[in-house]
Amino acid sequence: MADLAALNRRFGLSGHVAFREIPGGLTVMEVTNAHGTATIALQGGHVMHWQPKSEVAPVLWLSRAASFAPGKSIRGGVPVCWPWFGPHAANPKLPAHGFARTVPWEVRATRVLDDNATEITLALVETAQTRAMWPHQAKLSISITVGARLRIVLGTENSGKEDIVMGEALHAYFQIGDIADIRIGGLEGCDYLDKVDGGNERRRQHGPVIFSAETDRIYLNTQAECVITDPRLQRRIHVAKSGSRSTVVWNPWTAKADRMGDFGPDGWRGMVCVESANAAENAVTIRHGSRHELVVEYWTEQYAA
Ligand code: TA6
Repeated sequence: MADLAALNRRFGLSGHVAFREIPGGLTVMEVTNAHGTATIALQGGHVMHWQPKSEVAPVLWLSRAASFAPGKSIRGGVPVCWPWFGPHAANPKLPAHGFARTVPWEVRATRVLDDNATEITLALVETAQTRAMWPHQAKLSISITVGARLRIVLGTENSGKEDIVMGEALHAYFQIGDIADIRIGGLEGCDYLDKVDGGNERRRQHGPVIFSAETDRIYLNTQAECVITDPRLQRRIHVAKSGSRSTVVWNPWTAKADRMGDFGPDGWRGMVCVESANAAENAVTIRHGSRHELVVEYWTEQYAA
């Protein structure tokens, strides 16, 4: 359990950042400023909630049945998948999507920017357990700016003497009116790997992405901005990125959501994942001594159907 008084003394910013413990035992940072609100769990450097002042509904989806227990992944927000995406290539006993999202991170800095946005920096705490899973000298940090937009910079520093190859994603869950009503633009003409039922078929996207069943696709070699058009909530959500060549689109639909057990009743209808990643053939090589950044920016605009 973190020392909340010490955290608030050292990194609290009155009117901007306060630390508290939530039921289940996780320590979170509550961010409030002129632009909106956000909640960030120290575990996983995990943005759980973000709602600009202009929005009546949060932009990020968080399951009503999410668990907030130490060591357990949180269903919703923006989980950090690192240093691999999906199942581990060689060892199925290792956690899917890597270990970053389920281990403690520590706060490195908090500050208010000129435009009254709040910037928070956290770093993953390496341990013997993390090194046993991934024996490389790499430092992982995340910088989150809560302003008119939500900006996240996931930085990997290769402090070792060898190049490293890794996978990663900012596995963002977005809140939508209903999955059957939305469409996602920006991926037209892209090749993707269709992962439904554990498949790996390579297909091509024609037109916007629409949903009528479980959808689990890794779009390859794309740096495009995606736009989620939501007629029910009358908004568009923009997902812009750099340092990422894959975009993953996922909705589990009813059967898989039920099997996963932490979506809550019909929770899957109100979410879609648009994940900015480096996955599959887009795994990234970081030269020894250099740094790689995966950057996303999310923002909304009103949309009248
Ligand atoms: O990004 C899509 C995906 O790889 C799906 O296949 C599904 O497994 C999802 O991630 C969630 O994975 P998690 O380990 O968080 O349950």
